[in-house]
Amino acid sequence: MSILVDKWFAENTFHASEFDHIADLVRLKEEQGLTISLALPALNEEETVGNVIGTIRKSLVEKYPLLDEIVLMDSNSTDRTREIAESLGIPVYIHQQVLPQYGAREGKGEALWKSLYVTSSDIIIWIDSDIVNIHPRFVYGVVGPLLLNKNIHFVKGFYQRPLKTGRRVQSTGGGRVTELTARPLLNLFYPELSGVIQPLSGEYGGRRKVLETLTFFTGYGVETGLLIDVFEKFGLSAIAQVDLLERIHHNQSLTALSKMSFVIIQAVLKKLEERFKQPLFEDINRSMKIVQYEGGNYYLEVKEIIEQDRPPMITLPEYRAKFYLNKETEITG
Ligand SMILES: Nc1nc2c(ncn2[C@@H]2O[C@H](COP(=O)(O)OP(=O)(O)O)[C@@H](O)[C@H]2O)c(=O)[nH]1
Ligand SMILES: [Mg+2]
Repeated sequence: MSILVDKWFAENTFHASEFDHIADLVRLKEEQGLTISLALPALNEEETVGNVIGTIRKSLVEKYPLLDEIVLMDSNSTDRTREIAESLGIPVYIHQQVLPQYGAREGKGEALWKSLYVTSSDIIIWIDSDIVNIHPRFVYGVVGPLLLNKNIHFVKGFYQRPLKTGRRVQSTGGGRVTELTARPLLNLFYPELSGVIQPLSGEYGGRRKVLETLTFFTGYGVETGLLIDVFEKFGLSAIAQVDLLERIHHNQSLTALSKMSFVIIQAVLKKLEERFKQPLFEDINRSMKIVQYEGGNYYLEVKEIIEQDRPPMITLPEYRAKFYLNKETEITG
């Protein structure tokens, strides 16, 4: 096992600087007849979303035609997020209004799942819209391995995550849920994935052909679920990771991270149930007690936190009609 992981780590770990000749990437893309979409999940990101869109568009649409499409996947932000994206001329979707016949759940994963339906390219890339030090490498770094190697289907970004506490910045203190929950759990139950440096990174992407066959958790469990699914369906060699250098975003409170951990653990347990084909955790607790401290007193707040999943996009007739109508009529005709 250790040799297998070491081999994967050595062969499938890239660096964004390997792909900084963007003209070469565009040529590779055109030779392979591929198109690439970037979808930006956003919930109240007015501070950063404009700069994220502007920076990426200038370099990877206007200067080099690497991206064929950029869309914003919003979830009813209450700030100026949508207004800013619209003013920059990119299509804005509210996930609650996409495929409404399936209802609308809360969460980032729901927005990513629905982004498969509204985008049209062969390769889909997602990056978070709260990146403060946005740079085109966050996109071309993830695109690179997919254009370089036909056997790679899914690429995760990784980076140094500085933690800002007041005015102090610690160089590697960020990624607390990653180090204290996600990586230990993956090491325990999916040791093949133990070489993945940032399993929860929001900068990743893959081929539509693969992504449309995967189940999506609707909340923060989405990254964990997709990684495990790609591994189980397509094998470790289909996964690559890429060093995107330093990434700065808005660090969340410890309470928010605690809830995130709760969801990541649920996601892994659900995947284990699938693996063992039995309901191992029938009576799993769906609510979490959050400890609050105010004015010298402790109290407990109960928070219902349930990570649900969405079926593979390919199973939706609406999706097949949009992407495969011609082929299906060919087959039936
Ligand atoms: N559309 C949508 N985006 C979301 C939602 N929750 C988070 N996001 C976005 O997903 C990205 C990552 O979320 P964030 O809360 O920063 O998570 P963290 O980086 O893991 O702490 C950011 O761009 C958020 O704006 C949601 O419910 N809907
Ligand atoms: Mg963030």
